[in-house]
Amino acid sequence: MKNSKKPSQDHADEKQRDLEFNKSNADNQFMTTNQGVKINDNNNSLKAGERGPSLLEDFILREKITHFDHERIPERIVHARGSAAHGYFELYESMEKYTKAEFLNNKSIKTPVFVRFSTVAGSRGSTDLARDVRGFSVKFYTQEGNYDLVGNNMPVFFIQDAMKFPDLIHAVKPEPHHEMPQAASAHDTFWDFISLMPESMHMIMWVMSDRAIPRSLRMMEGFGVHTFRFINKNNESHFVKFHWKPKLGTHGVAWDEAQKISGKNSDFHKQDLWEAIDGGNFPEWELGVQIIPEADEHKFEFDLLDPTKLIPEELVPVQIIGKMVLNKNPDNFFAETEQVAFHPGHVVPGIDFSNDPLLQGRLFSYTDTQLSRLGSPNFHEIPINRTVAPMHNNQRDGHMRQEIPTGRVSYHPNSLGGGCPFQAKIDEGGFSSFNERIDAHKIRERSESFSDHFSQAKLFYNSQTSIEQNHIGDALSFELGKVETIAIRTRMLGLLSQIDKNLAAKVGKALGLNVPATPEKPINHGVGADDEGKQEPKEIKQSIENSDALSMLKNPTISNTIATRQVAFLCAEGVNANSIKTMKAALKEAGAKAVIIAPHLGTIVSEEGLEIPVDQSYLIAASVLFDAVFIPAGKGILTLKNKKEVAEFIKDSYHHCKFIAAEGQGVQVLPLKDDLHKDAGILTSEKTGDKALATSFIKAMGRHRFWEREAIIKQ
Ligand code: HDD
Repeated sequence: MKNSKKPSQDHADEKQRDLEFNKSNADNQFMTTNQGVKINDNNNSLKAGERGPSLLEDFILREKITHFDHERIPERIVHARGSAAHGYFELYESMEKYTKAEFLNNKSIKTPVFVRFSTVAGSRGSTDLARDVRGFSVKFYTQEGNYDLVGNNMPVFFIQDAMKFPDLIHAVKPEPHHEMPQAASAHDTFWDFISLMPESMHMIMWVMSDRAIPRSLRMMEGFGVHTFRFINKNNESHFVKFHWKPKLGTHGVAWDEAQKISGKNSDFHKQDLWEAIDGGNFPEWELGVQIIPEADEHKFEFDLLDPTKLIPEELVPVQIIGKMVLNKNPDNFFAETEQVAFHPGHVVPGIDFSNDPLLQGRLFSYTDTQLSRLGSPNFHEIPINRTVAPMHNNQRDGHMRQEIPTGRVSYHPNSLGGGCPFQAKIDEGGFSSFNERIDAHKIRERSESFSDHFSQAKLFYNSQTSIEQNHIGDALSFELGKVETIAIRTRMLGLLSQIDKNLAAKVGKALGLNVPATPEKPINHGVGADDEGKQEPKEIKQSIENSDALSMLKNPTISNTIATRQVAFLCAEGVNANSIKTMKAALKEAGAKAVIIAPHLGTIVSEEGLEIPVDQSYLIAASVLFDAVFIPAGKGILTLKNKKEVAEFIKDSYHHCKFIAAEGQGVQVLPLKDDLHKDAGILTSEKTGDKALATSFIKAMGRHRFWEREAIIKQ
């Protein structure tokens, strides 16, 4: 049977049309019970007399309270906190040579997507700015069924085998006796586990880098992590790694800033994504693939099946094949963001798995978790999870089944139903697994090729700029400083010394500990009880020693745009309106937003007598919620010199290495002699409405931060 819905148009709106069936709108409608009975009084329960006891008979009260009591579902065991959006994926060039997946073959198709970003460790209500990995899950509603790419913003993982996943998560989650700390890895159980798991060292380098504290969900890379397979029409396989490259570049915040953002606005990322989409600034990522012919499987010094390894882009370039645009916020958080169910096992013909043991375990876990989280095997019928491809099979019944299958047949083969639904031949789009030859013993063992735990950790560390290396050292000093057990700290220093001696020494100094001369041997790492000592971690020299793509500051694809950046304008009564106007216009032109901050909300009057609407007061605004600062000219601006909130604002911006511009009297507001040292990140002009200042400010902001300032601050 040919698929009756073969693509003929771009399909980008198909999922939205599908969701329309389930949307409701109460405009101009009466309030009713769930049974459709109109409600006359939604304020008082039914009582025996106006002061009397309530009556059990009150079906309206009972229904309302019962439903409320059951509103919560279990949050995800990991990735509980998420933010999501709708959009579409568009292909630049056909991948027909490698995969038969129609959405990667046909350039005229726009495939609808739903994307959910998440933190991993924290609960649903935790802060966005925790130091953590970010989930990056994409559901492609393809014409051949749903394809889920369930990845992270880091290309490797902590562990090599799914068997260790519950241990990893138990270690990082709040400790079981007192349920602390929330959304933080800086505690004993996490580092106890990590210090005994040398395979986690590469991932630890990533998590201690600024990748773990993104400026925005829109400014993160995404990775499929595992090696997958592309299968073409001739049933030939190529290995593939997936990358998402953000158009806005990859940027992080400072750690001190991240902690302050968590206090000022714990929804910082969620709000940023929502407002960008709401304001028409649709975030975009390009999809890249690294393709490795089947014959090259063993040509690398690491194992392609080992999820703690990446393939340096210098060895296998990332080929950009399409782009994803997120252009619509969800209508309802629970119905969409909370109920969406991703699964790395949701694949379409043309995409298949590798034997990565972490991936193989995931293939079991995701359906299983939805069963307890969403409560029924019918979670595929929830509107956000429903495929736009035709769906027919003989599965039936179960809690909350929505579909009403007609007829008497729910088995195969059958003659009573004319044999329907049919099996699909491969050339009719039927999925058939890649027929990989396996000839092996049944064995519970880790491959020898997985035992190099340090060389890519080194590669990552060595590829960073000294600024980024310092951030990694500071992050480790912070995290291990929160660990109370000295033996764990020492064990970690032993592991770090195998990555970089200076790094270990620096962290050791912060912890007041000596780096052990001989690192402690981990017990039971990667082997069973009878195999102790069988597999020693070893190091294999990598064919490249530096990869710029791994550094956020050196990355060759770095974007210098300041689009959607928020710039704080520190204002007061008597500000110069022309100064504001000139800078604001230039920023707008570059796609950035000026936010007017003043001592009070409402309006302020400029020295020219013009009314200027105020966006935020100093009481509400905080430097950490902005990308850069401008202090305009105007006599009235001098009143800011004595304001504590303004001084704090400027100092924080300075310490977080933000670009600061000031002109006219605004320059005098900068505490330049006492607290701030003039550097190339502070731009000033004596003129008012100085276009040249605006131009250099915009150019400077394109670098995101003036991180070089840290060296001066630390002195
Ligand atoms: Fe996982 C959720 C990503 C390993 C078991 N995982 C989950 C989500 C992401 C990832 C992004 C959130 C999905 C959403 O937004 O709803 N997980 C990864 C990556 C991994 C990984 C990139 C390694 C490369 N995960 C992993 C392993 C297991 C799981 C090894 C278990 C054996 N993951 C789960 C889960 C979750 C989940 C328990 C919780 C909620 C859900 O699945 O739907 O099944």
